[in-house]
Amino acid sequence: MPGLTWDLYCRVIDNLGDAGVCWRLAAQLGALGHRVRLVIDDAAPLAHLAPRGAPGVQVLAWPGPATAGDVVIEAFGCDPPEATVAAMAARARPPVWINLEYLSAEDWVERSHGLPSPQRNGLTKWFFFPGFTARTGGLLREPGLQAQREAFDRDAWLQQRGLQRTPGERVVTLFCYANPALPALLAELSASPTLLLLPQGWPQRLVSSAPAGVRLAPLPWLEQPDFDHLLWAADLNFVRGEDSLVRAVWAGAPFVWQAYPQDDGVHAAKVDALLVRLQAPPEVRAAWQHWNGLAGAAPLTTLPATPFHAFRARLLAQDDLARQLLAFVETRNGTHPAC
Ligand code: TRH
Repeated sequence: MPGLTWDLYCRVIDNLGDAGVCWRLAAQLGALGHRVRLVIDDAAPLAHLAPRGAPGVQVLAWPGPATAGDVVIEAFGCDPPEATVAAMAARARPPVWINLEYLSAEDWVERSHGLPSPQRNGLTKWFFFPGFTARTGGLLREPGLQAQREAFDRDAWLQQRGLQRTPGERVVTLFCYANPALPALLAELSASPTLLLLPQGWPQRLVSSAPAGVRLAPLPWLEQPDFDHLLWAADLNFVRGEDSLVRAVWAGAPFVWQAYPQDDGVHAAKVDALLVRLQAPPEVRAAWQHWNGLAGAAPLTTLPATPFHAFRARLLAQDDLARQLLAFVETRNGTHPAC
């Protein structure tokens, strides 16, 4: 498909994930030869995740340009500015308007993915849901990611950060929100020598001291591709939210996921749905539920590797999200060139 102009609208609610997901998609589309205008109401996270930008991607402050591109994506139902919607309607050939939704493993996602939402001004907005099954929009995954992962030298990466594993020491990454189970995790980690990698933000605010046996390694901000390296360096990953979850899947090591906590408790259903997709054995289920405050104490650090390897293999067999998005846009445009 020839290079298109994509306008990607993002409002940052909190944390890093809104900007992180949008940036990852923008960078991938740019690498595929498209022109992306990422319109964001708070670019502060990008200064940490992507200080050097990416080819083909222009970052613009909200409300963004007076014109509309070939494709307009509103991330997470963020409602593009009224002037943008007017510019979309004014185009001779209206753009493909997509609402890129939050990631969830729940069953209803398959039913909602790809549905149209006719608008009062005659335009149609399409729901595009990322997901873990063939009947969803898939997951973000850059071409060549697995080859890079296989060639990765974790000791060299750790040494670049002044870190060295001692014999027999395991490496654990902790990327989390506030969590009442943290003391239990630290106590459990201290049972065997552990190098605990702490990314910026909550993890470093929450963990300033550790019991004997646990070496703390607070890290500087990592550019988004380097965040993958952090997960690849570990034997066990604790991840959260949306984007680091997907990256933990591709890393392949056992991981414990902390869902973004929501007041109405809907995160419990999200945790359960992902456990089902993972085909999680009882010990993984117990660990995840404990970490998410949904069940009592359970071991958090002795997870079997096989289910995670199998989950990655199943998901690698699916088309990635950017590829599916391109195919979706072609269909809605009424054109069918090879993508
Ligand atoms: O930051 P998060 O908790 O984001 C969350 C989720 O997206 C959630 O679904 C959303 O509702 C909420 O925000 C508002 O976790 P997530 O999704 O893993 O995003 C973290 C991003 O930050 C990810 O792209 C990796 C990136 N990152 C780096 O690139 N370098 C770093 O040094 C750090 C600490 C993070």
